[in-house]
Amino acid sequence: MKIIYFIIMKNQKKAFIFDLDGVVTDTAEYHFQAWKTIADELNVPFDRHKNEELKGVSREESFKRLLSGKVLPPDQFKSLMNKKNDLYRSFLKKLTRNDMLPGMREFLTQSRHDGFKTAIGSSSKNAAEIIERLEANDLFDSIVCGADVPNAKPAPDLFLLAANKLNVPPEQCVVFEDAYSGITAAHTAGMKAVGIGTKEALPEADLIYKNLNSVTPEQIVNLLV
Ligand code: B16
Ligand code: MG
Repeated sequence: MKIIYFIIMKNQKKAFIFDLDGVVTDTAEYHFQAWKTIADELNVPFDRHKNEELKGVSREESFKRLLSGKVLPPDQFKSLMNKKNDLYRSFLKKLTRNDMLPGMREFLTQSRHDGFKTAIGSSSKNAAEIIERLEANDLFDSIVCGADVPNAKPAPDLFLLAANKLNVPPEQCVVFEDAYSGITAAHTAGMKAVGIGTKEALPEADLIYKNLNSVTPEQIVNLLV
């Protein structure tokens, strides 16, 4: 460990907060397959391009976006949303510890070794089950999900709650996100944001990587000094 990095890490407690879908693992295909079944049932056009609009937003908001203005009776809306979730959860049974995105397990292990606190900040109400299936519980101090806060991303609630649970001030937290709404949420929370994806999709990110393969926590810490 370089001396300057050692001093920065000793100086103040710091945290990394990770979005789940699209950052730690990629469950977007499972979301797509489950929503596609519902869309076909309703005869609503839905393809992979449209699915991009659903990334990072809550289940309810996803369904509204899929419907593109079509209005359903509240009971039908709710029961189809539940059906989508049951299907999605059946697909999740396929997840194993090998389904973490490239470099993620190594990055998390190194971060914790270097002294960072780590948390999940995900819109998904299935986050705890996904982390369990990835055998990644010991890599996080806290898991905060859509069920824990009143307002979904781009509101800052998820990330502020995660920082609070970690007992780290927001200005000492870096969020890792693959969705535009998540980058906005991080900034609104007073945190730095690392985008996982492309500069075109995430123009507001403070740093951008395709994934965390070969990235080190030391490269990220400069955002906090
Ligand atoms: P659930 P993230 C998000 O996860 C997904 O990207 C988004 O597609 C999904 O609609 C949302 O979780 C809710 O998921 O239906 O499982 O509660 O990217 O915030 O980790
Ligand atoms: Mg995401």
